[in-house]
Formats: sequence, C-alpha cells, structure tokens
Amino acid sequence: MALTLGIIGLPKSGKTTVFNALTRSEAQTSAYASSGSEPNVAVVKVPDERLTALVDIFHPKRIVQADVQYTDVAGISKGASKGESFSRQFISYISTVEGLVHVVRAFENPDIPHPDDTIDPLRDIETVELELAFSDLAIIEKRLIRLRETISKTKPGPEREGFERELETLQRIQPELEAGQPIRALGLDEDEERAIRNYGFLSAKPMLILLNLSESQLEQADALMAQVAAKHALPNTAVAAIAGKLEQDLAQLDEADATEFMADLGLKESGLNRIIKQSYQLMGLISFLTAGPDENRAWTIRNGTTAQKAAGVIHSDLERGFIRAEVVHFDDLIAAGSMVEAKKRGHVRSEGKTYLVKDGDIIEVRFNV
Ligand SMILES: Nc1nc2c(ncn2[C@@H]2O[C@H](COP(=O)(O)OP(=O)(O)OP(=O)(O)O)[C@@H](O)[C@H]2O)c(=O)[nH]1
Ligand SMILES: [Mg+2]
Repeated sequence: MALTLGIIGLPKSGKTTVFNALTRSEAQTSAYASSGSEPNVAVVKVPDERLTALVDIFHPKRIVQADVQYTDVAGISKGASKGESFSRQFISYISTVEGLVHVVRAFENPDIPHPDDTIDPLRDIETVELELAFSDLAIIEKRLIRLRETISKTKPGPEREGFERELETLQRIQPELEAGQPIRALGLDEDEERAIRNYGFLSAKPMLILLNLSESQLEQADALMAQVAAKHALPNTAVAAIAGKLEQDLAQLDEADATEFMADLGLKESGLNRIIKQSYQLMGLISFLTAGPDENRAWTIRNGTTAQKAAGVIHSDLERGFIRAEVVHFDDLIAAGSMVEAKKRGHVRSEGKTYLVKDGDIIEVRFNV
C-alpha cells in the first residue's frame, strides 16, 4: 500500500516538471497550452539507506523499499472553484490522495507567462488555499441542508447521534473555512476527523508547500522558505524548495552523469530524496523494517501504530494470530554488527501487542496460524 500524494498548483507553476523530477518520468510539460485533464500517475520507491546498510548482516535475495504514488493533476486556477466548484474529474482524482504537494512558482522565466502576470509566491499560495476552501465550503453547504432534514426524520438513537456529530463538526468547520482557515489547521479531534473522513475534503489534507525555484535562486532558497513559513506556518503544513527544471534534467541523466552535473553546480545531493522524506514526516509516517534471507523490506505506518497493527500491514494473518514481536532497533543492530551480538547486548526485545513501533525498528512477528 503506497502513500498517495497529489501534486497541485496554479497553471504553469511547474507541477508536471516536479512530477517528472520526483518520479523520473517524461510526461509532457507545457510552455503554452495547459496540460490536459488526464492526470499523470507514477509510483516511486522511498529511498531508505537503512535497507542497504542491513545487507551485510542479512544477505537478502532482494531489497524492497516502501512506495509513494504521485498524481499530477491540473485543474486549479483562480476562480476555478467558485459557484460550480472544481470539475468533478479533478475532485475525484484529488479527493482520494492522502496528502498534497503544492507546487508554487518562484522561478523567473519571461517565456512562461504567469496567469497573474507577476511572480508572487505568497499571493499564489493564498489563491490556491482559497480555492481549496471554497471547494470544501460548497460541499459543506449542500450537505448541511440535507443533514438537517435527515436528522429531523431520524428516530433518536445511535444513528441519529452519528448524524448530529457530523452536523456539529461541519458547523464548526464552516465559519473557519469562510475566514480562510484550511481544515488541516483546525486541530480536529479524533471523533471530528472520523465524522468527516468520507468527504475527502481538500483543505483537510496535509500539505507540503513546494517552492519551484530557478537555478539562480537556489542560494536564496532558505530566505524564500522562511518568508513563506512566516505566513503559512500552519499545522500539517510544511515548506520546502526545489529547482524543478534542474531536478527534472538531473533525473533524466544516468547516475555518473548526474553526479558530475551536480558537482559542476556545487550541489551535494539531489533535492528529491529530501522531498520524499519530508512528505513522510509531514504525514506523520514512519517506517519499520523486516529483514532476513529472502528480503530486507521497509513498511510504512503511522507514527503511534501498535506492534499488532503493524503486523497487519505485512499480512492480516500476522495481525490476527499475533503473539509477540522480536524487536531490535536499526541503530542498535548496526552498532552491534550482528544479531548474535545485539542479543548478547540485550538489544533484541520481546514486545507485546500494544508496543508502539518506532521508526527504524526491525521486527520479526511471532504468530499463530
Ligand atoms: N526556468 C524554469 N522553468 C520552469 C521551471 N519549472 C517549470 N518550468 C517551465 O514552465 C513551463 C510549465 O511547466 P509545467 O511543469 O508544464 O507546469 P504545470 O504546472 O504542469 O503546467 P499546467 O499543467 O499546464 O498547469 C514549462 O515550459 C517548464 O519547462 C523551473 O523551475 N525553471
Ligand atoms: Mg502539467
């Protein structure tokens, strides 16, 4: 099960360029006409050096990294969501993703006109936030009318209580959205989140704001990010920067050429791994590992997942028949150099169902079939 991220942003902000860079794809970018409404979709492996570091200990036949799926979908523009709301197609693509990567144009390029003429990342972020909020508001307004009717016709009981909880939550969200606060920033509690989960509200999704820079702006990257963060330091929101065009070119070179190219530019590493990792952190995701003669593998879970639930990510049988988990942390195993030595040092623990799995735990599940 891959983490799914949607790449959104104003027309010509560089969405497809960033998509190509992140996924090593060669989708058509568009200097003039806007990209079509068909989204680009690709799955990439999450880089995890820990898997390779464990090869000398476990000698696996293969390495299996966790997946991220990116969808690049055009369809946001100023006013796009007013009245009618976004196209049904856009909503259907974007409402199912778990998080958003919002590409914001910072790059200067006189050949690529900006829909609002000037380059102004802060303005563009506001524009997109408003469009997302409008889209959610339109759904809420319609739903509130129907929900009130339904409640008046439903007998008191658990079903009606469910509707009432939903109504209260939507009524709490509505004025905040009208004031320009995205749902992701409201600090909803678990019950409230559950009450609205099925709507797939766009402004409720964690967002990575990704400034798309020119090569020449790389030196200012930190300053630009700080400017954005000062205005948009919302919960479930992170800011990053990337030189999209440059990274796209890099992604299409083989490794040796890419290394040389980066050295020429004075870059130490490509920005892509950083973006993927940041997306993970933003979503509150961590990885645990399994290792053995067949494969060394990374699995994605939410931070705060119990050992038994984590076992279920590997296979439902492991969750159902869970007895205990043998756990050693990556750092301890590497320091020890072998499982035998890690055991001697007391770093291999036996944990029960409710143990909270940590990032970098290497786990072997004991279970009944
Ligand atoms: N100089 C420069 N040009 C860029 C950069 N990113 C994108 N471009 C150019 O800007 C144009 C639009 O880029 P796309 O990636 O197609 O933008 P998009 O957001 O997918 O556009 P639509 O899908 O039409 O909304 C292309 O000609 C890109 O080559 C960048 O970082 N620097
Ligand atoms: Mg595009």
